[in-house]
Amino acid sequence: MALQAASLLPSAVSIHKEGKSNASLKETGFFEVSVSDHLKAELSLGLSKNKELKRRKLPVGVIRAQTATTPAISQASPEGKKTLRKGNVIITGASSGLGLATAKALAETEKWHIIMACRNFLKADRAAKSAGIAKENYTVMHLDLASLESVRQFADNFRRSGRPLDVLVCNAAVYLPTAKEPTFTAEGFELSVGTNHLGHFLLSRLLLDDLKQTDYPSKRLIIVGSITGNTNTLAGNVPPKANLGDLRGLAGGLNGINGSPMIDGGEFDGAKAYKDSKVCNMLTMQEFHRRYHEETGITFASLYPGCIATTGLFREHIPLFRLLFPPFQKYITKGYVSEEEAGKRLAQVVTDPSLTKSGVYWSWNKNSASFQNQLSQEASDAEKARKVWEISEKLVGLA
Ligand code: NDP
Ligand code: PMR
Repeated sequence: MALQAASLLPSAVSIHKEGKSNASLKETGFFEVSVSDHLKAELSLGLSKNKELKRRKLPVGVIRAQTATTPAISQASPEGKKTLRKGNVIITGASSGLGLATAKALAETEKWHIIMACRNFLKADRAAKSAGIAKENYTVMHLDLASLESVRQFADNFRRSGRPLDVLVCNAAVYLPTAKEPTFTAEGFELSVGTNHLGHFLLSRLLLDDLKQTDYPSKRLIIVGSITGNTNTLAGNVPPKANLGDLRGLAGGLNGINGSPMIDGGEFDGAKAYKDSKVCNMLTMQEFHRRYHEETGITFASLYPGCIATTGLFREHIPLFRLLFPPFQKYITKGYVSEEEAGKRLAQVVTDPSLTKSGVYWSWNKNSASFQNQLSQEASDAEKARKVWEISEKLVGLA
């Protein structure tokens, strides 16, 4: 299957090779989350402590009141050193693959409490246990991204838990490459774009206020993207290519009844729908950045963690693909990365003080050093991002 696709490759593609390191970014330890690092991170956002407090309309010296939670920085450790409370991070789809590996990497630092936002509660709980995540470091909360009602309920439940929200990671996804006919979310949107983009779009919009309110020094909203949505790469030129067209299908509601289930208005293609959804993820991150970074200080970021060829993402693919894909990526494209390594990369985007730049799409080179990568023309089209945002807010009932 993979090799068949090679013969479909256009002969003249412009390839921006993922994997070049930006020398200006030096690698730092993954989990060095000291107070001074966090304050440095805050300074690098251009906010002095005083300005930040003024922006939140609070007098200097007062730590913002949280309902029944500990302030981010408490003064009272026995050695007289300032200590940072545990960060709270929501990770969608943390029951397997990248999400689970990230939860594990963060839990091992003992500096994070992970809210595993999953559609299958028991599977998530079992996964956390078998990954060795200590029970005081995680909470499973039900979230089905294929139902907007469930997304709203999740946001309400999370708020009722009284926890501050410091980082939100939109990670869950479905990939339906062999589907002949489209399937749909509870509200009738094509399942891949409905889950991967629209579910996360509503979730992020609903939880933005919680992120705004946290007193944690570095707050972040991360939306996982992918190389296959970027047509400036070899991987992104494997047919079917991502292409949102003029968004007529999205505007028509992706329901396949009075329009098309595809964003560009074309015939249903499951592999393309996934890649299109990743373009929406990367556009959404940038639109968030343009609308909210300056006002809120939140870091908005996306990433391609490498090709994690062994995850459940390929569960719907034919068995031959699942057999050949990992060795193909390991030995031929050399794009392969283990779940563990990919989890460390996403954990870096969650917590590393050197990755606080907003509006950025991160990738890693062969030495596992992070660098700010370029998005394709479509995935960085500001006008398209604005339109995707406006149509999406109508579809999810926010406008
Ligand atoms: P997995 O299939 O292992 O993980 C996907 C997760 O999403 C699972 O936990 C799954 O839950 C969850 N999920 C699916 N549908 C829903 C839903 N309706 N509501 C809530 N959760 C849902 O795949 P990966 O770990 O590979 O994928 C994680 C992210 O990484 C995705 O965003 C993907 O696009 C991205 N990515 C993956 C690459 C790879 O090579 N694998 C490369 C680049 C990006 P459940 O366990 O219940 O099925
Ligand atoms: Mg790809 C450097 C080359 C490279 C990389 C990094 C990937 C990543 N792929 C590359 C090249 C190729 N792939 C080539 C040359 C071919 C033709 C033989 C090829 C084929 C291929 C298929 C059929 N690749 C795939 C598929 C899938 O079904 C996967 C997909 O598109 O899922 C949407 C996939 C992927 N290749 C990748 C990555 C990361 C994927 C997985 C999914 C994702 O983007 O999340």
